[in-house]
Amino acid sequence: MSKLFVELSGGELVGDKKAHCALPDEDASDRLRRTMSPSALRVELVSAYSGDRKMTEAESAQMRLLEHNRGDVFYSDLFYSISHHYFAPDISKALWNKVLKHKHLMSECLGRNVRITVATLDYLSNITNSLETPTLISEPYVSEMAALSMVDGMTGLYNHSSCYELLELELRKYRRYSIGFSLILLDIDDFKSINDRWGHQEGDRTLIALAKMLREQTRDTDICCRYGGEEFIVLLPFTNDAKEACEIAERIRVGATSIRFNGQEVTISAGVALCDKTISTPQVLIENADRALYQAKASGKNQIVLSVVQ
Ligand code: GH3
Ligand code: MG
Ligand code: MG
Repeated sequence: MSKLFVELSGGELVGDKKAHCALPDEDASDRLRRTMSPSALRVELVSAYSGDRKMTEAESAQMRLLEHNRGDVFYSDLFYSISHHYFAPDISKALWNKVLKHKHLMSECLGRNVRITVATLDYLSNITNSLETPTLISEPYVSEMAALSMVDGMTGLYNHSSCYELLELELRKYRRYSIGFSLILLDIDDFKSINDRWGHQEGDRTLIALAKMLREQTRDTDICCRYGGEEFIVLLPFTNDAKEACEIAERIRVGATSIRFNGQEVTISAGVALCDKTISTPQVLIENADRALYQAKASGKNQIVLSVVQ
């Protein structure tokens, strides 16, 4: 097992480049949730919790509350924030206590405080041999890498795989809390002709301008993704009203027409689909939107169509 550890202060050791952030034994949505969740444990706080520095009263209260609410999962969370490795909750608490003991022992031997990141790394690689060639990288670097892996380089929107993961998260919220949402799948009309006429670079500029327009025409809570080529998906959390979803799609359609290159107007077609009980997977919702998009194209383009599931 080769893992990525996080060093607090841009330290002496560098991360295991091979490990990256994709962990084979962790569910992809969980990974994303942890990466994106503002409530994910900061390494610095875990470090303080282990005794590396004194915690404020607010921090102590926060950790007590987390421990109370999450039970043994709390200890998995501690390890995840340090190592980006998922340890099962039922072994994590005992492991945490062992690592703490090891940290104190190392500190005594070396006559200085050994931080929890270093002690964990040493314990897992030298005592239990459960890590091979691990290295440390700085926390900001990890965050930056994680963020970069989620976005499309050209437009800055969420990329295809993030789109699926975020859609999966919305679906889970829907199943658990009945929080409805909808999805807009949109495709630039006759994009090939823009490329053919003005060249690929101009085509790229169109994609970038469209992405900018999507951000402007949607709310902060909406999630804009480049689904592929010249296709985009906008997820509308908390929007389970067809009229509202179509109004947003229409705003986007009109917004696209304001993008002009060399006098040529850009238009889009869109399919709108709402999440309901028939939606079992992200694919099903995308397929519904795709059928509506197909109708929009077949009916002359530059229009939106709402998916009506029979
Ligand atoms: P329709 O109205 O039916 O959607 O027609 P279209 O021409 O938009 O669709 P088609 O699928 O025929 O062509 C899509 C084009 O998008 C073809 C492909 O070369 C181009 N494309 C895909 N990704 C990129 C990209 O990143 N940059 C540029 N410039 N072009 C791209
Ligand atoms: Mg297309
Ligand atoms: Mg197209």
